[in-house]
Amino acid sequence: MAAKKNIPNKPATNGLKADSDKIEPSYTEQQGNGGETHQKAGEKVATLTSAQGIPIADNQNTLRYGARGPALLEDFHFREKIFHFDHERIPERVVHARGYGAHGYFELTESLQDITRAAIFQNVGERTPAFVRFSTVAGSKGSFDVARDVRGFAVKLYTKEGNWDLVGNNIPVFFIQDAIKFPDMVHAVKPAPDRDFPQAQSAHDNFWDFISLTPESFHMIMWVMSDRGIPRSFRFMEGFGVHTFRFLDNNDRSTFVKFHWKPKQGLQSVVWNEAVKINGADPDFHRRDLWNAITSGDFPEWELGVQLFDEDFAEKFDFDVLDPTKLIPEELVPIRKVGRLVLDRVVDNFFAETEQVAFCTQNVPPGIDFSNDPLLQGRNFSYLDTQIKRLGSPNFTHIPINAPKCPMAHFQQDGHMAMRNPVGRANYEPNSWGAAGGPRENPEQGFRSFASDETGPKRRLRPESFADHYSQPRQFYISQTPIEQKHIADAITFELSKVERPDIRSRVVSHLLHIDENLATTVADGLGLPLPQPALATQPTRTDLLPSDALSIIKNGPKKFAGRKMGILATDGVDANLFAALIAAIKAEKADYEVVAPKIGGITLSDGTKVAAQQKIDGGPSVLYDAVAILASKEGSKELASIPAAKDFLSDAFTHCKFIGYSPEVCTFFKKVGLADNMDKGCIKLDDKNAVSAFVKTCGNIRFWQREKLD
Ligand code: HDE
Repeated sequence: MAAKKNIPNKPATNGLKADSDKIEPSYTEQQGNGGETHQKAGEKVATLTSAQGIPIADNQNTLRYGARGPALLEDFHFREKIFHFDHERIPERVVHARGYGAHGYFELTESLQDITRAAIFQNVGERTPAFVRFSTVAGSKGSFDVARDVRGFAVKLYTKEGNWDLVGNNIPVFFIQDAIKFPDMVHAVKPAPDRDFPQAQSAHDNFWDFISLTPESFHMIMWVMSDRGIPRSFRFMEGFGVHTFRFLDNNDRSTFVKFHWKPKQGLQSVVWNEAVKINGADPDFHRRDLWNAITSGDFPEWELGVQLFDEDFAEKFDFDVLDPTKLIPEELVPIRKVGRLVLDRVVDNFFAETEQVAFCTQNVPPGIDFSNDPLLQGRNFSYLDTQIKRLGSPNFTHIPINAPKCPMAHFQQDGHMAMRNPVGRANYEPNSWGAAGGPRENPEQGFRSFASDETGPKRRLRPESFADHYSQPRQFYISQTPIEQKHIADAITFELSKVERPDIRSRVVSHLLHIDENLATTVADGLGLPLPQPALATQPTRTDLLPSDALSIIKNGPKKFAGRKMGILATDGVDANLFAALIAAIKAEKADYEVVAPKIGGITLSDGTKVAAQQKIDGGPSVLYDAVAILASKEGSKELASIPAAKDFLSDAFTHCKFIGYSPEVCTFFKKVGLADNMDKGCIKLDDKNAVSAFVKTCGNIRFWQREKLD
């Protein structure tokens, strides 16, 4: 059959005749190999190759019979490229699918030599490489960052004696007491199986149904419904190992330990109305924040704190230290700060590092051991299995991000994607090949488990000591400031308002009655629900537990505006001196800023200086910033009043209790937004240099909470 003479999508053939018998130049060849290549003159560029290293001549066209004929099976380059692409996805994590990681190091600041023989805790000043992955729990990989959820805080420490994975959360307790409940709990919070929604949220029937039937979850619920569930960024949240672990010294003497990560930047959360809007404006809010902080040299840092206690304390403590729905108040067992974790390097490749990193709770080096916490015991099974499934081979430890950075020698071999196999003749132990026979076990240096005495009948039994479900939730609640208590009530009311079945709403409130009557009545009232009878309680709520300041975010907020971001909404004609003073004050505080302008091209100041904008007003709502400044000329103020997004910028900043600095001309804009009569001490006029620097300092308080009505 005669081939058509023209080439598809090609405007003109340059007189070339297509002929099935001749090698025909492709459209791109005729266009000078794809037209513009962006290659600078004289610049050396690597030659594209296949994965097998074969140099590729044409990456634009498949090999085909003639110009318009069928593709040829022979095209190994096409096949390799497409097949590889077809296999690009691996299963996302069943929980904690959406995460973001960074590299850094842990530095010991206080030796724990007398407590543990773990190498990482011996020498003050010694640095151990670390990789941290933060995550949400319920949402899928492509969900948004500021969901109301628990945050994963998983730390891989590449110690000299093997990898230690401290796979924690930003909340010190958990929903359930026994690992066997985990699949139910996760199924309940994830999208319903028939309709596959809602995504990345807990405000639905299935979740609250499960919770209302699982009283042990109420301590965790109080935390998740507090502003801890909507952190401002990964940088401003705590991390907790949750379970009780053991430290073992050289003589195998055991000390119980709970691990805490305390952010040097102070705690900070967003408010719910803000979270909802952030998720629309920037679904990547948290990952962008971490990336920007690290790449700009503002390395986030946490202190490692340990709570150390012995069997005696465990015996006397009000609750069972093996119960993961309980915490030990810092007032009872103070936190000893023993090191710092610094994140100073972003990943080179998200998939290779953040996606392929495989945390396993059972990865502990000598000197660290487990307790009998039934959740921890269950996790020690789950993580290895999940990594083999997710990464497709037990050789996931060969992937660089998972490989230990200490010497390794073992006889595990083969399997999919084996990168390292034992060398030499012997691949078994014991053997009689002497040194050539490979590694041997070492009772001195090797991992030894704590020799605990375990007895008891084989049964499925929840210990009596796990039966108090309401006392610590109450303690958490009374430790909050009134604003924080209000946010908890608002959050539960909101979530339950999305629950369709009134009996589920009512059952939740029946538990709240055991935690705090005021909370229960506020929620019931907010839902328009008659107050139910209290739920049947396995134990009465203790009212003698004292408030603990450590449990409040507001009481542990930042001291400065450092590390935070100002949104400067500005127009043409802004006083150049004022603008310069504001930028200088922000820099002096070691904070960051973005200029938000009516046009992305930027603004021209009163002295003619051009200033670039980072955001056009529609893309830079005030929810993306910790504080805002609105700088405009008289004309600019009028212009802002005509832009709906600019009005939202101000009214949202006001509603979210942000500090608002404004140039005197902006008063008319406040009027147009309907806020002229509400201006309070959180709205600060920037009329001279001193006012500007006082404003930026005040922003260190993050919010002007007095603006929020407590009713
Ligand atoms: Fe996890 N959890 N978990 N979890 N978990 C996973 O492992 C599991 C629990 C936590 O950034 C999975 O690699 C069980 C408590 C974090 O890669 C899986 C139970 C805490 C991460 C798994 C728990 C956590 C995971 C899914 C109940 C806080 C993300 C993918 C016994 C102390 C790690 C994966 C990362 C991930 C199982 C409960 C924290 C399925 C069975 C409690 C931070 O193995």
